[in-house]
Amino acid sequence: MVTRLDAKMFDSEAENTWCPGCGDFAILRSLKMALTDLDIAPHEALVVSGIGCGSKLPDYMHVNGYMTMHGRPLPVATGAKLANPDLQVIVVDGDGDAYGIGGNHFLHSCRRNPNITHIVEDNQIYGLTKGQYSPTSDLGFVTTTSPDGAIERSLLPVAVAIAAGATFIARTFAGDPRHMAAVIAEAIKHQGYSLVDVLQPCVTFNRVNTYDWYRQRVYKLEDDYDPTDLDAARARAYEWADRIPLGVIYRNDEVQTYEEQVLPLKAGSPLASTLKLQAEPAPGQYEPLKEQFL
Ligand SMILES: Cc1ncc(C[n+]2csc(CCOP(=O)(O)OP(=O)(O)O)c2C)c(N)n1
Ligand code: SF4
Ligand SMILES: [Mg+2]
Repeated sequence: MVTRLDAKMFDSEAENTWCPGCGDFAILRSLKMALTDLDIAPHEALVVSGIGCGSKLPDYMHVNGYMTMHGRPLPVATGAKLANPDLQVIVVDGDGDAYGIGGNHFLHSCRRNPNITHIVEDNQIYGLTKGQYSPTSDLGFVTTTSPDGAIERSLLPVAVAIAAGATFIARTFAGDPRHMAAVIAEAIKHQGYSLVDVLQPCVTFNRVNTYDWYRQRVYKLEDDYDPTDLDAARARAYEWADRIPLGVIYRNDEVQTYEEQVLPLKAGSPLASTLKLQAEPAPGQYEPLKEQFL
C-alpha cells in the first residue's frame, strides 16, 4: 500500500520515563509502524489507556489520546467508537489493567464485539506499583505480594477470550517488533473487537520472564495453521510455558460489530451529525459541542 505517512508523524515531545530496555518501547514503535503502514493519520486514531507503565503510551504518541482510570479504557473506548465510528479506536493497557481490575470489561468486550483494537502489554507483573503479582503471573512467582510464591494459577488470556466470544485473538512478542507490527496491523484491520496479547518483558521487576525466557519458548504459528478453526485455536490457547504460540490464533469474520447493530448509528456518525461536519471545518464549529461538556 502507498502511504501518505511517515512514522515520525506520531512522535511526541513528552519525556519518556520507561526504564531502558522495557518492552513497551518496542510496542510503541510497532504501533506507529502499523498505523503508518495502514495509512491511518494521527487525527484519524484515538489511543485509550488505563493506568500503569504501559498505559503511559498515549502520552508518548502524537495522536488523539485518553488516559482513563485503572481498568476502565475499554468502556471509554467503546463510548468513543459509538460517538464517532469513523475514528480508529485502539486501547493499550497492562495485564493488571486489562485482565485484573478491568477483567469484567475484557469479558464483555469479547462478546459485545465493538470495532476496537485492544493491545495488552502483558509483562506478567504490576510494573508501575513496583512489582506485585498480576493475573498472568505464573504459579509460584515470587514478588513483594507473594513472597512464598504466587498460589493462584495464572489466567490464560487467549483461552478466556475464545470462551468469551472474541472474534480476533493474537499474541506477539516485544522482542520481535516486525512480527508485532504485522499482527497489530491485522488486528486494526479486523472488523470487531481484536485482542493482541503482547509478551512484554519488564526488565526492572520481572527477573523471571525475561527476553531470553520468552525467546526460549515462543514459536510462530505454522503457515498452514487455520485461525478460523475453533478447535485448533482452543488447543493452542492452552499452550503456555514450555511452548508459546505467536500469531493470529483465532479469527471469526462472520460476526457483526456492536456498532453495526446499534440502531441510531445506521443513520451515520452521531458526531458528524451533531457537528454537521463539513469538508473544510468552519471557525468555531466545535464550540457548541464543547459547551455541552463544560
Ligand atoms: C482503582 C485503582 N486501583 C489501584 C491503583 C494502583 N495501580 C496503579 S497501576 C496498577 C497496576 C499496573 O499494572 P499493569 O496494569 O499490569 O501495568 P504495568 O505497570 O505493568 O504496565 C495499580 C494496581 C490505581 N491507580 N487505581
Ligand atoms: S517498571 Fe517494568 S514495565 Fe515499568 S517501565 Fe520499567 S521495565 Fe517497563
Ligand atoms: Mg503489567
